Amino acid sequence: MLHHAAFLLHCLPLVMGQYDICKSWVTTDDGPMWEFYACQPKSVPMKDYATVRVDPSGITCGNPPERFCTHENPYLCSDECDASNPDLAHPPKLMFDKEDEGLATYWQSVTWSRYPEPLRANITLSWNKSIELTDDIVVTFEYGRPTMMLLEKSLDNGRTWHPYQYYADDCNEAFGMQARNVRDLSATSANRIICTEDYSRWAGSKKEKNVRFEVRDRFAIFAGPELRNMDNLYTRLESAKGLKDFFTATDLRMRLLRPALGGTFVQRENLYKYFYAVSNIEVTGRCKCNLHANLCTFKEGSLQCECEHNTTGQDCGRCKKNFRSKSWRAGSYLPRPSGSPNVCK
Ligand SMILES: [Ca+2]
Repeated sequence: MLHHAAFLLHCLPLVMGQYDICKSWVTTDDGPMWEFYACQPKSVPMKDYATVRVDPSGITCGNPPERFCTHENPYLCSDECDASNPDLAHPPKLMFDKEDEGLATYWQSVTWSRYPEPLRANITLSWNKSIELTDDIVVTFEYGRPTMMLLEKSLDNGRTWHPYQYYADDCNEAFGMQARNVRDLSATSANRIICTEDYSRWAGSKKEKNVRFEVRDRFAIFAGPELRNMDNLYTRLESAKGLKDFFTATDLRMRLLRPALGGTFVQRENLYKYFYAVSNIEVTGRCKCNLHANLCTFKEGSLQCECEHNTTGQDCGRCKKNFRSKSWRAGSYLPRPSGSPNVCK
């Protein structure tokens, strides 16, 4: 775990090295005063704070009601999606709900009735705030994972988008890219955009449901397999160009480009078994507060760093009025282990 809360409570900030505390009231030879430390919010599930959009319009099933079947039972098409019936509807919010044990609830698309026209859907998560990923993104598909998908991200609230990872059962055929695996990446290529075939091949729809964006495996390149050497990771995040930004986003977009095919070619006589169904999207991260806040609050639908060190702004990205004798700087993870607060004075 990144945080050992019980341990930290009994330690002085200077020896923690995990950036949990922004300041403490200390007694010095000159009297009592604030001592400042580089700090950051805890890593939490971020899906509760995202707004979600699914497009194009009409891509969600059930309006009009529609029958569908599965790859395992292609001729037993008894399931129905009906947007007007809460028991049979599959709205986008079911990607973010709490599920009872063993009972998956999911957003579902229309079926591929217009084949060979592509069946495409975009799922966009927006935080309206910079966040830093701290663990894998995990998207759970029911009835099979897409055979083609692109994960994209934005750093500017959706104005511009960049590929984050390509997914296909055949990377060369789908995207003209060589298939790669995150575990093959090195310290100099940890932020490379790759195409992976690990999450797109047919393995039975109940067996392999998850599609991952591997944050932990990338962290492990620097911090070791158990992420024990976080200091080394933080040092690299500070020094390697573009590495910190690689794990930062304001929005994520899943572009579902081709549904599960059941391990074979498309069977035109039964298109009711081709569709997308997503039961959960897990995004773990923290607010980006430039190491100037250890709290991030959700007010009136948006995230806001509770800025310390005389900084202000949604990401603590500037100095407060009357504290501008030096220009603003982000706090730093360096020097190890407690970093530099770079307080506005
Ligand atoms: Ca669900």
